[in-house]
Amino acid sequence: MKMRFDILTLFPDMFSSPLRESILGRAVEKGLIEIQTINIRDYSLDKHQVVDDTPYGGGQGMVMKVEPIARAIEWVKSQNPSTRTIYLTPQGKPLNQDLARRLFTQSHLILLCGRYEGVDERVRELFIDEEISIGDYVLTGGELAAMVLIDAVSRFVPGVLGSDRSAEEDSFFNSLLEYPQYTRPSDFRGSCVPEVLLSGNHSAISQWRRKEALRRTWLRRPDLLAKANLFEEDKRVLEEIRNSSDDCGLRNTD
Ligand code: 4HQ
Repeated sequence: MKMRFDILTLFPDMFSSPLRESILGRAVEKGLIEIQTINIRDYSLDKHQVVDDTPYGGGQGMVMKVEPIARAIEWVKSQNPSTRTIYLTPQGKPLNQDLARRLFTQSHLILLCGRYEGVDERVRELFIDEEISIGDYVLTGGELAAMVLIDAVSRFVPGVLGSDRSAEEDSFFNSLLEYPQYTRPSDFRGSCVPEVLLSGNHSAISQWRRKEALRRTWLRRPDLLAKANLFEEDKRVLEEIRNSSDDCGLRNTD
């Protein structure tokens, strides 16, 4: 089950190193994911290869022209007509783990990265199947958003994380934040690893970790608890956490 991403961008070089390093780089090498960048400029029919123009009605900045994008998408679709096309924009559906999991069920995605003031509205109307946002902030272009999406979705492809790990074992699968992790030394400048982790008592360790995951989620992201799948024991532990006033400095403050 290999996944393919075709990225339409004016800056294809932005994608080379993030997708060549580490886990994604290995996944590409192993052929588990295939990533192709397509320079929208190559699809301009204009002799100066112009890809943007001033907005009708006036106003600031430049708008990406419909024709080069249309031709680039049509070229990808001529190879695989069933591909879906995603446009990265703050106006899109917020990306989360559920959406990443759903995107993984598609074997081939086209990701359109906008620059400047975005794309001519007719690109949306005629070619875009879905609009996705990676968060409520403004980027200089859709390229980093596309990389975030590729990273989150690729983790679901079997083999990408290594044979003995699945994306679903990770924190967001059960909508809780991760418990704290420690490694050697056990005492760093007087700050010690919790005793239970050194005890070798596996059931006590699991219980402690579950409680810490619940505590963090309650203190930092209580909104996540609403959709978490909790056991009766979790609910009891949560009650205990709610009743204790000590937040261990874990609460988010701004
Ligand atoms: N942009 N999530 C504006 C984003 C963005 C986001 C991409 C900036 C599109 C035209 N994309 N361009 N946030 O801020 O996806």
